[in-house]
Amino acid sequence: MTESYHTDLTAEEQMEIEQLKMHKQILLEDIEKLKNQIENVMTDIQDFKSAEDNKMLEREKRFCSGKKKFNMHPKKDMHLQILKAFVELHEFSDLNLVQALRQFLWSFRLPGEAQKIDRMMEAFATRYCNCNANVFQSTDTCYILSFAIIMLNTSLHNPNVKDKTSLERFISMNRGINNGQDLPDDLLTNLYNSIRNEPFKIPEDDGNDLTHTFFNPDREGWLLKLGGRVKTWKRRWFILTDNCLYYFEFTTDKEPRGIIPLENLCVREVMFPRKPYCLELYNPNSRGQKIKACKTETDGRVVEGKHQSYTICAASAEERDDWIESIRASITKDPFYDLVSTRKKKVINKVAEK
Ligand code: 4IP
Repeated sequence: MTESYHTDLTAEEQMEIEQLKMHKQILLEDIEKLKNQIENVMTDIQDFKSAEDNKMLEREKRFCSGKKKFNMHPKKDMHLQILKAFVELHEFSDLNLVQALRQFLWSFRLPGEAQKIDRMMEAFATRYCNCNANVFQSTDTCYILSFAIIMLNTSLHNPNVKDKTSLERFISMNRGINNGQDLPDDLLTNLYNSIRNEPFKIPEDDGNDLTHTFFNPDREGWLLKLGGRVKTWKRRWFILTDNCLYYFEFTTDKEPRGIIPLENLCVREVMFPRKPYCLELYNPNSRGQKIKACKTETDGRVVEGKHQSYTICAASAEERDDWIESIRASITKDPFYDLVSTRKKKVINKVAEK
């Protein structure tokens, strides 16, 4: 003991103070050690969290890039492996089929061609069944029911459809699709109610039935369009569906720049200087008057179109003729009929083979 604090303290008291001092020192060291340990644990937690965040970010990035690829190249042949990887990024476990479809249809715009839709929906059904074993007897069942749900959505929420599908009709339409057996009524009732209470939405959908509109166009592709008053040629992505012609600036745009309802219009080949493969949309009954259409101005306002006729130029004679033919045929075509009927035949054949 080297120090004495107060001369009036007894030797015993001084010793006690010294001991307390040592004790304090030990406690301070312990506290320091604990602080270091806590810091280490915090760093570990932080590392773990950022690894998780990175994983999430990475997943998000992959998802976005897959989505972009689909939207940017709807015409290119879709690689099945990319498709599979894209669909596998969706987690459908414990979701009912409507919830899974909501997620799926929200994530990109479905391509227009029937064969591509078929593949996408097949991949969707496979993924759904992998995430939810035992709900359906086969992916075909899931595929058929998915289409039935999409059609139900249109029936219940498209104001143009007057004859609304009732729950009873929905159940009876889906009789026997589970490899010859019926799906449980309460499953179908839940799905029906879910759609009735909340229609499908696609990104930036403002409540119009665009999911249905752009789901399965009769035809889509790049064409040149001549301006109405100012005669400039613009390259636009055209989508023909539901007896309407839509044009977009980019294939990825969710909102069209212009909409031309084809009702009362005719289409024909037309000659145009230096533009060899033109077609014309015109109203044979009111020549010289404006065609009913709408367009978006560059400032975003939606206004009436100013065309008396639309002159549109294709890249080849064949393309022009295909467009003319598709426009003429678009009125009567039922977009889903072929896809679903093929699948139903497959299910029926499977049952017959048993
Ligand atoms: C515009 O020319 C574009 O060609 C527009 O096409 C067209 O609108 C305009 O027609 C025309 O004036 P500038 O861009 O050179 O000004 P888009 O909308 O595809 O960009 P339409 O009605 O064809 O969409 P008018 O009729 O609005 O002038």
